[in-house]
Amino acid sequence: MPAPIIFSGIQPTGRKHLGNFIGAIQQYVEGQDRGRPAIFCIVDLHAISVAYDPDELRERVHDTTAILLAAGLDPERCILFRQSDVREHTELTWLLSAVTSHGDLNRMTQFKEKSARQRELVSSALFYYPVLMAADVLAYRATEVPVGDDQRQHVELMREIARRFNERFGEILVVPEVLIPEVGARIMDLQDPTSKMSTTSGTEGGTVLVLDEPAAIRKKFAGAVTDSGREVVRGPDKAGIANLIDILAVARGIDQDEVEREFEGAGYGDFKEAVAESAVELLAPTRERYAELRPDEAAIEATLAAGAEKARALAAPTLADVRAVMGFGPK
Ligand code: AQP
Repeated sequence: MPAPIIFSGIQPTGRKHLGNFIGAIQQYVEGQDRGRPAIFCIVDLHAISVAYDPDELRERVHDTTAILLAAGLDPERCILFRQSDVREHTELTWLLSAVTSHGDLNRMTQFKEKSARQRELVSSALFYYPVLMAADVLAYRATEVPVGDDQRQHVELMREIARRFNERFGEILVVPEVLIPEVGARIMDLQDPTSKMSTTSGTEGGTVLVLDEPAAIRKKFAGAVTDSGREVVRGPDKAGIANLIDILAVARGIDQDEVEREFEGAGYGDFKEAVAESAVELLAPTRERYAELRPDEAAIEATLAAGAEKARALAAPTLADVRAVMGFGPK
Protein backbone atom coordinates (compact mmCIF):
# COMPACT_ATOMS: atom_id res chain seq x y z
CA MET A 1 0.00 0.00 0.00
CA PRO A 2 1.41 3.46 -0.85
CA ALA A 3 2.29 5.73 2.08
CA PRO A 4 -0.57 8.07 3.01
CA ILE A 5 -0.53 11.78 2.29
CA ILE A 6 -1.60 13.22 5.63
CA PHE A 7 -3.11 16.67 6.09
CA SER A 8 -4.61 18.36 9.13
CA GLY A 9 -5.21 21.92 10.28
CA ILE A 10 -5.30 23.47 13.72
CA GLN A 11 -6.61 26.87 14.79
CA PRO A 12 -4.19 29.48 16.08
CA THR A 13 -4.89 29.98 19.76
CA GLY A 14 -2.46 29.97 22.67
CA ARG A 15 -5.06 28.00 24.55
CA LYS A 16 -4.70 24.56 23.04
CA HIS A 17 -6.30 22.09 25.43
CA LEU A 18 -6.04 18.44 26.39
CA GLY A 19 -8.74 17.56 23.82
CA ASN A 20 -6.72 19.12 21.00
CA PHE A 21 -3.60 17.38 22.32
CA ILE A 22 -5.14 13.91 22.45
CA GLY A 23 -7.55 14.20 19.52
CA ALA A 24 -5.18 15.90 17.12
CA ILE A 25 -1.63 16.84 18.14
CA GLN A 26 -0.62 13.32 19.26
CA GLN A 27 -1.94 11.97 15.97
CA TYR A 28 0.13 14.55 14.07
CA VAL A 29 3.33 13.53 15.83
CA GLU A 30 2.58 9.87 15.18
CA GLY A 31 1.72 10.62 11.54
CA GLN A 32 4.83 12.59 10.63
CA ASP A 33 6.86 9.44 10.00
CA ARG A 34 4.04 7.64 8.15
CA GLY A 35 2.98 10.45 5.87
CA ARG A 36 4.66 10.99 2.51
CA PRO A 37 4.37 13.81 3.20
CA ALA A 38 2.61 14.71 6.44
CA ILE A 39 1.33 18.27 6.18
CA PHE A 40 0.17 20.37 9.15
CA CYS A 41 -1.28 23.82 8.83
CA ILE A 42 -1.99 26.63 11.29
CA VAL A 43 -5.35 27.72 9.95
CA ASP A 44 -5.30 31.48 10.50
CA LEU A 45 -7.83 32.03 7.68
CA HIS A 46 -10.33 29.92 9.60
CA ALA A 47 -9.72 32.03 12.71
CA ILE A 48 -11.27 35.14 11.12
CA SER A 49 -14.67 33.46 10.90
CA VAL A 50 -15.38 34.76 14.42
CA ALA A 51 -14.48 38.07 16.10
CA TYR A 52 -10.68 38.48 16.38
CA ASP A 53 -7.88 40.98 16.82
CA PRO A 54 -5.32 41.17 13.94
CA ASP A 55 -2.24 41.71 16.12
CA GLU A 56 -3.28 38.97 18.46
CA LEU A 57 -3.83 36.62 15.52
CA ARG A 58 -0.14 36.89 14.57
CA GLU A 59 0.89 36.15 18.15
CA ARG A 60 -1.42 33.16 18.40
CA VAL A 61 -0.02 31.70 15.18
CA HIS A 62 3.41 31.78 16.85
CA ASP A 63 2.01 30.27 20.05
CA THR A 64 0.41 27.39 18.18
CA THR A 65 3.47 26.76 16.02
CA ALA A 66 5.63 26.62 19.15
CA ILE A 67 3.16 24.21 20.81
CA LEU A 68 3.29 21.88 17.81
CA LEU A 69 7.09 21.97 17.65
CA ALA A 70 7.31 21.47 21.41
CA ALA A 71 4.96 18.47 21.18
CA GLY A 72 7.35 16.81 18.74
CA LEU A 73 6.64 17.96 15.21
CA ASP A 74 9.92 18.14 13.36
CA PRO A 75 9.97 20.40 10.26
CA GLU A 76 12.54 18.05 8.73
CA ARG A 77 10.03 15.19 8.86
CA CYS A 78 6.80 17.05 8.06
CA ILE A 79 5.54 20.22 6.39
CA LEU A 80 4.39 22.81 8.91
CA PHE A 81 3.06 26.12 7.61
CA ARG A 82 0.63 29.02 7.99
CA GLN A 83 -2.50 28.73 5.87
CA SER A 84 -2.58 32.38 4.72
CA ASP A 85 0.95 32.05 3.27
CA VAL A 86 -0.37 29.70 0.58
CA ARG A 87 -2.91 31.55 -1.58
CA GLU A 88 -4.01 28.35 -3.28
CA HIS A 89 -6.27 27.64 -0.28
CA THR A 90 -8.43 30.70 -0.86
CA GLU A 91 -8.59 30.29 -4.61
CA LEU A 92 -9.60 26.65 -4.34
CA THR A 93 -12.27 27.55 -1.78
CA TRP A 94 -14.07 29.65 -4.36
CA LEU A 95 -13.68 27.07 -7.11
CA LEU A 96 -15.03 24.30 -4.86
CA SER A 97 -18.00 26.42 -3.90
CA ALA A 98 -19.37 25.69 -7.38
CA VAL A 99 -19.85 22.05 -6.38
CA THR A 100 -20.79 22.62 -2.73
CA SER A 101 -24.45 22.44 -1.91
CA HIS A 102 -25.89 25.27 0.17
CA GLY A 103 -28.17 22.73 1.83
CA ASP A 104 -25.17 20.67 2.97
CA LEU A 105 -23.54 23.73 4.53
CA ASN A 106 -26.82 24.52 6.27
CA ARG A 107 -26.76 21.13 7.98
CA MET A 108 -23.33 21.58 9.59
CA THR A 109 -23.59 21.22 13.36
CA GLN A 110 -20.56 23.38 14.06
CA PHE A 111 -22.10 26.28 12.15
CA LYS A 112 -25.37 25.92 14.04
CA GLU A 113 -23.60 25.84 17.40
CA LYS A 114 -21.07 28.59 16.73
CA SER A 115 -23.49 30.94 14.95
CA ALA A 116 -25.82 30.79 17.95
CA ARG A 117 -22.94 31.97 20.17
CA GLN A 118 -21.93 35.02 18.06
CA ARG A 119 -22.92 38.27 19.71
CA GLU A 120 -22.47 40.85 16.94
CA LEU A 121 -22.08 39.23 13.56
CA VAL A 122 -22.62 35.77 12.16
CA SER A 123 -20.08 36.02 9.35
CA SER A 124 -20.51 34.20 6.08
CA ALA A 125 -16.93 32.99 6.70
CA LEU A 126 -18.36 30.90 9.53
CA PHE A 127 -20.87 29.41 7.10
CA TYR A 128 -18.12 28.85 4.54
CA TYR A 129 -15.68 27.30 7.02
CA PRO A 130 -16.20 23.73 5.74
CA VAL A 131 -15.48 24.76 2.12
CA LEU A 132 -12.16 26.32 3.15
CA MET A 133 -11.43 23.18 5.13
CA ALA A 134 -12.18 21.07 2.07
CA ALA A 135 -9.82 23.24 0.01
CA ASP A 136 -7.08 22.86 2.66
CA VAL A 137 -7.11 19.10 2.31
CA LEU A 138 -8.01 18.65 -1.37
CA ALA A 139 -5.27 21.05 -2.54
CA TYR A 140 -2.71 18.46 -1.41
CA ARG A 141 -4.58 15.43 -2.69
CA ALA A 142 -4.32 14.17 0.88
CA THR A 143 -5.48 10.62 1.56
CA GLU A 144 -5.78 10.82 5.35
CA VAL A 145 -7.14 13.53 7.65
CA PRO A 146 -6.39 13.05 11.38
CA VAL A 147 -8.98 14.96 13.45
CA GLY A 148 -11.08 14.70 16.58
CA ASP A 149 -14.65 13.44 16.44
CA ASP A 150 -16.12 16.98 16.20
CA GLN A 151 -14.63 17.34 12.72
CA ARG A 152 -16.11 14.10 11.36
CA GLN A 153 -19.02 15.87 9.66
CA HIS A 154 -16.72 18.38 7.95
CA VAL A 155 -14.52 15.60 6.56
CA GLU A 156 -17.64 13.78 5.31
CA LEU A 157 -18.65 16.96 3.50
CA MET A 158 -15.21 17.45 1.92
CA ARG A 159 -15.42 13.86 0.64
CA GLU A 160 -18.77 14.71 -0.93
CA ILE A 161 -17.32 17.88 -2.48
CA ALA A 162 -14.39 15.93 -3.97
CA ARG A 163 -16.75 13.25 -5.35
CA ARG A 164 -19.05 15.84 -6.89
CA PHE A 165 -16.12 17.71 -8.41
CA ASN A 166 -14.72 14.52 -9.95
CA GLU A 167 -18.12 13.52 -11.35
CA ARG A 168 -18.55 16.93 -12.93
CA PHE A 169 -15.02 17.65 -14.19
CA GLY A 170 -13.10 14.34 -14.23
CA GLU A 171 -10.90 12.49 -11.73
CA ILE A 172 -8.75 15.36 -10.51
CA LEU A 173 -9.23 15.33 -6.74
CA VAL A 174 -8.59 12.62 -4.17
CA VAL A 175 -11.39 11.60 -1.78
CA PRO A 176 -9.66 11.53 1.64
CA GLU A 177 -10.28 9.19 4.59
CA VAL A 178 -10.92 10.51 8.07
CA LEU A 179 -8.62 9.26 10.85
CA ILE A 180 -10.14 9.49 14.32
CA PRO A 181 -8.44 8.05 17.41
CA GLU A 182 -10.21 5.03 18.92
CA VAL A 183 -9.98 6.45 22.43
CA GLY A 184 -9.91 10.18 23.16
CA ALA A 185 -11.63 11.38 19.99
CA ARG A 186 -13.94 13.51 22.13
CA ILE A 187 -12.42 14.62 25.41
CA MET A 188 -15.14 16.20 27.52
CA ASP A 189 -15.16 19.31 29.71
CA LEU A 190 -14.25 18.29 33.28
CA GLN A 191 -16.97 20.53 34.71
CA ASP A 192 -19.60 19.58 32.16
CA PRO A 193 -18.81 16.09 30.89
CA THR A 194 -21.72 16.11 28.44
CA SER A 195 -19.99 18.86 26.39
CA LYS A 196 -16.68 18.53 24.59
CA MET A 197 -13.63 20.29 25.96
CA SER A 198 -13.50 23.44 23.86
CA THR A 199 -11.51 26.63 23.39
CA THR A 200 -14.48 28.90 22.91
CA SER A 201 -17.40 27.34 24.74
CA GLY A 202 -15.86 25.33 27.59
CA THR A 203 -15.75 26.17 31.29
CA GLU A 204 -12.53 27.65 32.68
CA GLY A 205 -12.20 24.99 35.38
CA GLY A 206 -13.12 22.15 33.07
CA THR A 207 -10.61 22.95 30.32
CA VAL A 208 -7.10 21.62 30.86
CA LEU A 209 -4.64 23.64 28.81
CA VAL A 210 -1.49 22.19 27.29
CA LEU A 211 0.45 25.08 28.87
CA ASP A 212 -1.15 24.80 32.34
CA GLU A 213 1.26 24.45 35.27
CA PRO A 214 1.04 21.11 37.12
CA ALA A 215 -0.68 22.75 40.11
CA ALA A 216 -3.43 24.11 37.85
CA ILE A 217 -3.89 20.73 36.18
CA ARG A 218 -4.17 18.97 39.55
CA LYS A 219 -6.74 21.51 40.74
CA LYS A 220 -8.89 21.06 37.63
CA PHE A 221 -8.91 17.27 37.97
CA ALA A 222 -9.60 17.46 41.71
CA GLY A 223 -12.72 19.49 40.88
CA ALA A 224 -13.85 17.27 37.99
CA VAL A 225 -17.57 16.51 38.05
CA THR A 226 -18.30 12.80 38.55
CA ASP A 227 -21.50 11.16 39.87
CA SER A 228 -23.01 9.95 43.12
CA GLY A 229 -21.72 6.38 42.65
CA ARG A 230 -18.38 4.83 43.65
CA GLU A 231 -17.41 2.60 40.74
CA VAL A 232 -14.67 3.49 38.28
CA VAL A 233 -16.48 2.06 35.26
CA ARG A 234 -18.06 3.37 32.07
CA GLY A 235 -21.84 3.28 31.91
CA PRO A 236 -25.08 5.24 31.79
CA ASP A 237 -24.98 8.49 33.79
CA LYS A 238 -21.22 8.14 34.20
CA ALA A 239 -20.03 10.63 31.57
CA GLY A 240 -17.55 12.25 33.96
CA ILE A 241 -15.90 8.99 35.03
CA ALA A 242 -15.91 7.66 31.45
CA ASN A 243 -14.07 10.80 30.33
CA LEU A 244 -11.46 10.40 33.08
CA ILE A 245 -11.03 6.72 32.14
CA ASP A 246 -10.39 7.75 28.52
CA ILE A 247 -7.85 10.38 29.55
CA LEU A 248 -5.94 7.96 31.77
CA ALA A 249 -6.04 5.23 29.12
CA VAL A 250 -4.61 7.52 26.44
CA ALA A 251 -2.03 9.13 28.72
CA ARG A 252 -0.68 5.74 29.81
CA GLY A 253 -1.16 4.04 26.42
CA ILE A 254 -3.36 1.27 27.86
CA ASP A 255 -6.96 0.31 27.16
CA GLN A 256 -10.01 1.42 29.13
CA ASP A 257 -10.72 -2.08 30.55
CA GLU A 258 -7.28 -2.09 32.11
CA VAL A 259 -8.02 1.23 33.82
CA GLU A 260 -11.30 -0.15 35.18
CA ARG A 261 -9.54 -3.26 36.52
CA GLU A 262 -6.77 -1.26 38.16
CA PHE A 263 -9.21 1.03 39.98
CA GLU A 264 -11.76 -1.58 41.03
CA GLY A 265 -12.71 -0.77 44.60
CA ALA A 266 -10.69 2.46 44.67
CA GLY A 267 -12.45 5.72 45.60
CA TYR A 268 -13.02 8.53 43.14
CA GLY A 269 -10.47 10.69 45.01
CA ASP A 270 -7.55 8.32 44.38
CA PHE A 271 -8.69 7.79 40.80
CA LYS A 272 -8.85 11.52 40.06
CA GLU A 273 -5.37 11.98 41.53
CA ALA A 274 -4.00 9.26 39.27
CA VAL A 275 -5.62 10.84 36.20
CA ALA A 276 -4.22 14.25 37.18
CA GLU A 277 -0.70 12.85 37.52
CA SER A 278 -0.94 11.12 34.15
CA ALA A 279 -2.09 14.37 32.50
CA VAL A 280 0.73 16.32 34.17
CA GLU A 281 3.23 13.77 32.86
CA LEU A 282 1.68 13.79 29.40
CA LEU A 283 1.76 17.58 29.03
CA ALA A 284 4.87 18.62 31.00
CA PRO A 285 7.47 17.92 28.28
CA THR A 286 5.52 20.07 25.78
CA ARG A 287 5.09 22.94 28.26
CA GLU A 288 8.78 22.90 29.16
CA ARG A 289 9.97 22.78 25.56
CA TYR A 290 7.47 25.49 24.60
CA ALA A 291 9.10 27.86 27.10
CA GLU A 292 12.41 27.35 25.29
CA LEU A 293 11.05 27.68 21.75
CA ARG A 294 8.44 30.42 21.97
CA PRO A 295 10.78 33.42 22.53
CA ASP A 296 12.62 32.86 19.23
CA GLU A 297 10.07 34.40 16.87
CA ALA A 298 12.59 34.64 14.01
CA ALA A 299 13.14 30.89 14.14
CA ILE A 300 9.38 30.27 14.22
CA GLU A 301 8.88 32.54 11.20
CA ALA A 302 11.72 30.81 9.35
CA THR A 303 10.12 27.41 10.02
CA LEU A 304 6.74 28.64 8.75
CA ALA A 305 8.27 30.25 5.65
CA ALA A 306 10.17 27.10 4.72
CA GLY A 307 7.02 25.05 5.27
CA ALA A 308 4.95 27.40 3.10
CA GLU A 309 7.39 27.06 0.24
CA LYS A 310 7.09 23.27 0.33
CA ALA A 311 3.31 23.48 0.65
CA ARG A 312 2.99 25.84 -2.31
CA ALA A 313 5.00 23.49 -4.49
CA LEU A 314 2.46 20.74 -3.75
CA ALA A 315 -0.74 22.79 -3.98
CA ALA A 316 0.10 24.72 -7.17
CA PRO A 317 -0.10 21.71 -9.55
CA THR A 318 -3.50 20.72 -8.13
CA LEU A 319 -4.77 24.24 -8.69
CA ALA A 320 -3.41 24.24 -12.22
CA ASP A 321 -5.34 21.01 -12.93
CA VAL A 322 -8.51 22.32 -11.31
CA ARG A 323 -8.36 25.60 -13.22
CA ALA A 324 -7.77 23.79 -16.50
CA VAL A 325 -10.71 21.39 -16.19
CA MET A 326 -13.01 24.15 -14.97
CA GLY A 327 -12.40 26.21 -18.08
CA PHE A 328 -10.10 28.97 -16.82
CA GLY A 329 -7.15 30.37 -18.75
CA PRO A 330 -6.20 29.69 -22.37
CA LYS A 331 -6.70 26.14 -23.63
N1 AQP B 1 -12.59 17.91 22.99
C1 AQP B 1 -11.87 17.39 22.00
N2 AQP B 1 -11.49 16.10 22.03
C2 AQP B 1 -10.75 15.56 21.01
N3 AQP B 1 -10.34 16.28 19.94
C3 AQP B 1 -10.68 17.59 19.87
N4 AQP B 1 -10.45 18.57 18.97
C4 AQP B 1 -11.02 19.71 19.39
N5 AQP B 1 -11.65 19.51 20.55
C5 AQP B 1 -11.46 18.21 20.89
C6 AQP B 1 -9.65 18.39 17.75
O1 AQP B 1 -8.55 19.27 17.81
C7 AQP B 1 -8.18 19.63 16.47
C8 AQP B 1 -7.86 21.09 16.41
O2 AQP B 1 -8.99 21.82 16.73
P1 AQP B 1 -9.01 23.35 16.39
O3 AQP B 1 -7.90 24.01 17.09
O4 AQP B 1 -9.03 23.53 14.94
O5 AQP B 1 -10.34 23.90 17.00
P2 AQP B 1 -11.74 23.23 17.12
O6 AQP B 1 -11.90 22.00 16.36
O7 AQP B 1 -12.71 24.28 16.81
O8 AQP B 1 -11.69 22.80 18.62
P3 AQP B 1 -11.81 23.66 19.90
O9 AQP B 1 -10.47 23.90 20.49
O10 AQP B 1 -12.74 23.00 20.79
O11 AQP B 1 -12.36 25.05 19.43
P4 AQP B 1 -13.84 25.55 19.42
O12 AQP B 1 -14.13 25.96 20.81
O13 AQP B 1 -13.75 26.71 18.47
O14 AQP B 1 -14.75 24.44 18.95
C9 AQP B 1 -9.32 19.18 15.57
O15 AQP B 1 -8.89 18.04 14.86
C10 AQP B 1 -10.42 18.84 16.51
O16 AQP B 1 -11.22 17.78 16.02
